Amino acid sequence: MSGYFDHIDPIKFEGPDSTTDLAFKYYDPKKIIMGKTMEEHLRVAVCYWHNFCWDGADVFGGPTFNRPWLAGTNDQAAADAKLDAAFSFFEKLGNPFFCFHDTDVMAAAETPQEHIENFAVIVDKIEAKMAQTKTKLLWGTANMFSHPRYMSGASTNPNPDVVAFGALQVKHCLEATHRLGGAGYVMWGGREGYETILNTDVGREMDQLGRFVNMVVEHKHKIGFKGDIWIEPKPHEPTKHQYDRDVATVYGFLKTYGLENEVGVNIEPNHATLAGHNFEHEVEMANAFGIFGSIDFNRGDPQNGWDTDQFPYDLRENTMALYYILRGGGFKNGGANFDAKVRRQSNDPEDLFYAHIGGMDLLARALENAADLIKSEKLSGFVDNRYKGWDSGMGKKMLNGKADLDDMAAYALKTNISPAPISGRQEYLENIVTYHTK
Ligand code: XLS
Ligand code: NI
Ligand code: NI
Repeated sequence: MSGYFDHIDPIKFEGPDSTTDLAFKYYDPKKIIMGKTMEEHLRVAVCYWHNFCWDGADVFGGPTFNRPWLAGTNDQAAADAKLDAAFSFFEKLGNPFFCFHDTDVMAAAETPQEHIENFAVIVDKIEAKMAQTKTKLLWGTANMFSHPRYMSGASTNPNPDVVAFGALQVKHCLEATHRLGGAGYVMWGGREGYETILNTDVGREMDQLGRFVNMVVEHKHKIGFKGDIWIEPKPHEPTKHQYDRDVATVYGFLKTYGLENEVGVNIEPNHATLAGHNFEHEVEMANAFGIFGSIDFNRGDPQNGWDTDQFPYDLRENTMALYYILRGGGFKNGGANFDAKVRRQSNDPEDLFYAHIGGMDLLARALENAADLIKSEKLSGFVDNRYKGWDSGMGKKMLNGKADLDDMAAYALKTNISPAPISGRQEYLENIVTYHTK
């Protein structure tokens, strides 16, 4: 045991009046909301990468965090110490799930054989840890963006040998995710995009990506993995143009390559913002296409244009998102992870707890607000009423394919229609959200 978190007691729910800093004020795992416990609704996962793999270094300066397992080379002893620290954190926080990239958990590897061996060693140890604790796996993913071999892309690399290395990583990571009982498998295409069109064959790269994701789906069925596969949209960073820029683009990609019934999305609010959308837009687009999967609830910073991956703290934004998540039926295999990337100056073990407690308390409040909004039926009643013309008459006929352009035109002429503009009541509806954000 690393002992890194030994001085911190398990985090308890103490209620809104609690004066304990390291306690939940709103996240009450057993509280029932709309027939399910808060824990079952939110399915909170702690991620490995920013919490246990990042040392605080940025482009201008070195490590600030003093995580002992990151001090030397990333050998097996370091991976073991990291595993101990991570699982002691999960146990103290008491959240149900975790998620990881293959390279987060394993000792560093260079060759394909080393990759397979080092990953296998740690997967055995993760399995043993999971058996000793209550922590389950929400999702696994292969890191195909950090190693220099992926500089020009993973599955979209001009060199098929690089794609083969990626295939090896994904095969082993998907199999490990299956073996560890993961609910899903994520593909974030960090370098599946390009910097300049001058050196890039875009059509070919998208065909490579399409075939690659199909191979992942085929393998999922081959090994009997029953979890979901999710693509995580992001418009840019690290590459300038990413092929999976937002939910609608991902859906177009899935349709093009025959994957729309096999693959869903893992939405991240700050990736939405970077794509020029708001969070709830991405959730509702995924609901509309039937591809909603999971959420990385990370916030960005409105004053800068990159991905800061901070824990969520905007109550209104998350109330809106949870409203549309619940309206869509809530999480099934998916859940809520937030990368909770603490700031570089937040260099104490406690800071990791503050970030997660804050994120979980915020989501708990947003969940209650969203449930209240649903119960009030004020928004849904307004929307249902706004579209009620489509339930009968020519609207219904048109949607059912029983009226064509001639029929609609003839109807307009015959009835001499003169529809009066009807208020969209945006301010009234925004006020309803304000009154429910508490
Ligand atoms: C980066 C992504 C990444 C994925 C997992 O922007 O959010 O952390 O969630 O590869
Ligand atoms: Ni993410
Ligand atoms: Ni991100």
